[in-house]
Amino acid sequence: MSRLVVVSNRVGLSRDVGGGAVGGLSAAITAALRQNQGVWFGWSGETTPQYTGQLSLDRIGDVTVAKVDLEPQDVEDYYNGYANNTLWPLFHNRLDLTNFSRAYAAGYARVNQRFAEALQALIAPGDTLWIHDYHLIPLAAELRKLGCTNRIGFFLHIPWPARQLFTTLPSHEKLVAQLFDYDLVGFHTAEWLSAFTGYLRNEKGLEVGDDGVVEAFGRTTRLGVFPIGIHTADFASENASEASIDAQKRTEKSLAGRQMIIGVDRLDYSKGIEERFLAYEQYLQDHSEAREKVFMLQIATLSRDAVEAYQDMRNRLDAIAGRINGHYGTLDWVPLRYVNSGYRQDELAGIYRAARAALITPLRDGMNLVAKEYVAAQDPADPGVLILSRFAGAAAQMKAALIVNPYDRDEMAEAIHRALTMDLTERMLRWRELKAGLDAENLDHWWQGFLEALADRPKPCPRMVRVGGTAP
Ligand code: GDG
Repeated sequence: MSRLVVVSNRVGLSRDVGGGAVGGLSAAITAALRQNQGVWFGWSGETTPQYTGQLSLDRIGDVTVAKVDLEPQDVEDYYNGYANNTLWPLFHNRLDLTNFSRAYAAGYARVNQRFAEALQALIAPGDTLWIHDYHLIPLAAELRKLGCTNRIGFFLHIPWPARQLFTTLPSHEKLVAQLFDYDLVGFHTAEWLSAFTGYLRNEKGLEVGDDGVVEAFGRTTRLGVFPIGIHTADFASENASEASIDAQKRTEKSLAGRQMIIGVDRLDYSKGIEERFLAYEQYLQDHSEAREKVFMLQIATLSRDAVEAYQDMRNRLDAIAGRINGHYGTLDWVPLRYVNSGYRQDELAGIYRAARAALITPLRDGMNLVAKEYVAAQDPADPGVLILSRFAGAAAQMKAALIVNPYDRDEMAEAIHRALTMDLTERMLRWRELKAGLDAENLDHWWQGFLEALADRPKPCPRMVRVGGTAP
């Protein structure tokens, strides 16, 4: 197989964390790279007063890690700006938080051009390139301008928005045209793909062939659905590790016989943490018999703290958590524990196992790996119950969960009650179905499926309606 060059905004592989990756995307990319002897390129997370394009190279196991520093203005316009203040809120249906700024758009274009120039030095003729996520949509177009003819695939980790929302973006057509410089574009679910093809159909009069091939802007690409999974085998060994068992025991001890509900998220408004707290409050109000017998732990690791919308959300969450604890708490019972610190993955597995239910209720989420990790961490003989938002990409696969509408507080409160009173037989039946799904569509299935499809270059398809012209 050809060498694999992966590009993502940040590189998740580092010596600082013992060569192990933290988080969903990082773990997934690491798994793909380890088996393909590749290169992982991205922003170092550091700034330099003046951009030099200087690559810092490191070798971790079989993987070459290559990073560049960015200027502070780049970070402001490209990362905090266009990526996290424009595309992220827009793609998560938060038009109210979306900031359309020409300076952001210019920064996004500039950094993608800089990345392409820096990356060019690393690419050999037979390499396969795999670009990840919304930060880097224009990267293939920039590489093509520099003469790169390698196979390039793109995977979007977040949802694709409905056309009515997407067309509010001033440069929507340009962004779509840039995707046609990839040989393959992957989405997590059929729903996100269908939102994208809906745009092509309604805005450009294009139909996509049964093989996913579509031609437009003078170029041909292929579209596909590749739901990301987790490494269930790794979870099995993590479950048995000392750190995991220790975390489970400590958590169980602190519960003092109470049932625990767990939520784990990056602190982000798309994750529905506020709505979740309010639903838990509703549950405590509706079920006085459960008070002092239940306990909710919300782990919400800080992210994107430089973006104002995230600071506002933190303040609101602090207030709601304080109100719930102030109103319902007693001398020896804190109904809601809300922590912003991060935990190791093996500790998390132990904490998941101690939880009778997980409330994974994003308002919109590309996939959501925590839902899968919770299931993988359960004791098969006494599994907990997954309560999952219908708006997480994972809901398309995890139908044996209790599926809820996170905007419906009453329904969520009922689901909590149902999960905490569910008998062992039903819990086991649901868990087995969920676990079988995780095993069948695991992490290897995801990256292997994507790379196999990418190796199979799209051919122009006679059934395609061709829309001429060049990229705007
Ligand atoms: C994007 C999309 C899509 C969380 N806290 C800790 C910790 N985590 C890990 C979880 C999980 C990962 O972070 C979060 O992944 P998610 O999938 O839930 O969410 P995003 O970060 O928003 O990821 C998402 C994903 O990309 C992959 O395509 O599923 O829809 O938004 O793995 O375990 N990990 C550790 N300590 C923590 O405290 N070690």
